[in-house]
Amino acid sequence: MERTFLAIKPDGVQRRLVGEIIRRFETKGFTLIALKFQKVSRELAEQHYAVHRERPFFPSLVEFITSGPVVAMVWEGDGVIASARKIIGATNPLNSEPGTIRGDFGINVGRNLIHGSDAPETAQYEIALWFKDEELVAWQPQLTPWLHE
Ligand code: YYY
Ligand code: MG
Repeated sequence: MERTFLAIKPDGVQRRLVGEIIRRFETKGFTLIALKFQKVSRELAEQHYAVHRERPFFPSLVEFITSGPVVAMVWEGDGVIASARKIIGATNPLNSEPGTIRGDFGINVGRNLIHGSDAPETAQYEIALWFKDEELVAWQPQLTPWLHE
């Protein structure tokens, strides 16, 4: 079963959008596998965004993501990586469709509320970076027969 890494960024936490954001993945039918509330060290931030190291926005991105606590999560389900990206919306909230998280709640690319893995390889890397194996909780959702034929 596919898994993805999602993190509600410091702006989502500060703006009291944690419940609203989690609700969207929960009601869609995806399964929560791991969740923690934590401050992000500079080292973790730099590893998480390593692919962007040479980009001009990298310093401000690291500054922002380390500026307050985040909600780090792993979600599971068929097609969850691509579906979560759709639920999240385009990187720049001004281009995100209404109905997406960024489209509904954001106006600035540097305050776009939530991170989501963009491919199976990045999901695997990010889950391993943020969570220990024993923090991933495998369980049998009783709702499965009502979500899958
Ligand atoms: O995966 P996603 O978060 O949608 O965008 P990325 O292209 O991976 O960039 C990561 C992060 O960097 C983005 O969420 C905001 C920030 N950023 C920025 O501040 N300015 C840009 N021009 C592009 C990205
Ligand atoms: Mg990305």
